[in-house]
Amino acid sequence: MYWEESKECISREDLEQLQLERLQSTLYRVATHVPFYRSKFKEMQIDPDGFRSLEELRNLPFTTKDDLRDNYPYGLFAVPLREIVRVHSSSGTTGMATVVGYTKNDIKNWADLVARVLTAAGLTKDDVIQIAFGYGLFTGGFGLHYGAERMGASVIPISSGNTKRQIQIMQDFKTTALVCTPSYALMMADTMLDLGIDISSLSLKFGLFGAEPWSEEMRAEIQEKLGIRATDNYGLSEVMGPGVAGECEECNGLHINEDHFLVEVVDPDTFEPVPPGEIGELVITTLTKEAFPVIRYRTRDLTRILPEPCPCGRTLQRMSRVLGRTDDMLIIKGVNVFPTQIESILFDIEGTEPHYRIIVEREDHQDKATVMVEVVESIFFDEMRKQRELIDHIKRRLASELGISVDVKLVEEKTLERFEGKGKRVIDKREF
Ligand code: DLL
Repeated sequence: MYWEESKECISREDLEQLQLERLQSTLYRVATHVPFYRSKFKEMQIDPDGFRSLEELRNLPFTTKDDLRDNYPYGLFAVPLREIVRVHSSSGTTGMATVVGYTKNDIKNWADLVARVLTAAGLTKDDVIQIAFGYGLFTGGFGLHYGAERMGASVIPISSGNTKRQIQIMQDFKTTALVCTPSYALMMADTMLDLGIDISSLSLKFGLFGAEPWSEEMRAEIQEKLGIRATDNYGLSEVMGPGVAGECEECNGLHINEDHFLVEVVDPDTFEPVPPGEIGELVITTLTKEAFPVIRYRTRDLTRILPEPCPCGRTLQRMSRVLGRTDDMLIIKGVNVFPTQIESILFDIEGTEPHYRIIVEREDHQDKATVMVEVVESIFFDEMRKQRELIDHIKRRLASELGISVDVKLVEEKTLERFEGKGKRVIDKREF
């Protein structure tokens, strides 16, 4: 089943024509309303009106997360604030968040694109969808919520956390589809096992998981433990949020909503396009966004285009699951975290030394992060109570500024390995 068959099964020729027209109007929009793009185009002598083919996309400048940060909070908006009906935000590299906005029309398109992803995964208006993504500045909760409502399904906006209650609601409200991060789905499955709940007593049939990397092995485990079909869906706030790409019932890669997003896969070092089917960094240009259009946004996500046609009949190209990142962003419990954010908090706390290690592991399918930090001698040999106070202080700061709980271990000065070249401060033991 399709949500918008005329677009999902469009011929390549018609798609490219549509993309070109939409790209031309996006270029006009940014050149007219966003000073950042206007001056970039001028600097690079790009005439946005002279754009005649999709190949010319390669001449356009990239947009990076730093550009978003430099224009914090509203500098890249292409409409005045009074046209904005929603604002979302995600973590930035130096602790400064990036802010994105949506017009009424953007919200409508967003809901339709998420409805596409849900329909492709096999869901219909008859489903009862439990949305266990956080509702708030993160795009996951609201994004999937509006899409599920648009489809006409019954939505349970439970948000994340409180696992036992999630399970109770899942049983009582006869949830048929679970929407959250894959790791949270596994945690729910394990809690059910601990509680002795018989999975066959649930009404659950589908799981739509995304917002963090996961593997085929993890998919198999979730499917088995919850007795469902689990599909992957991908998106990022800078471009929209969930709804950029999603798997169909074939579970063999994510169809990209190419009528709204023009994608390129480039070599992250040379920025040249990689040959079709090869791994590179995904670069996205929005084609219909009004409030926050982006040109050639470097996602930092590594993937590859799967060129073979999909048996589901959709002609929209597929990308593989996200295979990694080209930067050091970590996704811990679904939250984007940059090591530099942790570093700047530690630098700010008296008694800690600028030497630290971040260890991320998976315990019972849940991410667990520990920060080991060197402390000055006087503190290390101080009484336990003082050490405890410092640990609690660091933990509170990390929790309030990162939005996740992190364990903290104090270590003696000069115990952490030093690096002569590029430091390796993050030890990620998780397997994706
Ligand atoms: O995570 C949007 C989203 C919400 C997607 C719910 C799917 C479901 P951000 O918080 O801006 O937005 O984080 C975006 O998360 O660049 C990827 O690195 C990662 N990511 C998102 N979906 C996937 C996925 C949302 N399915 C960043 N697999 C992206 C792997 C993913 N990584």
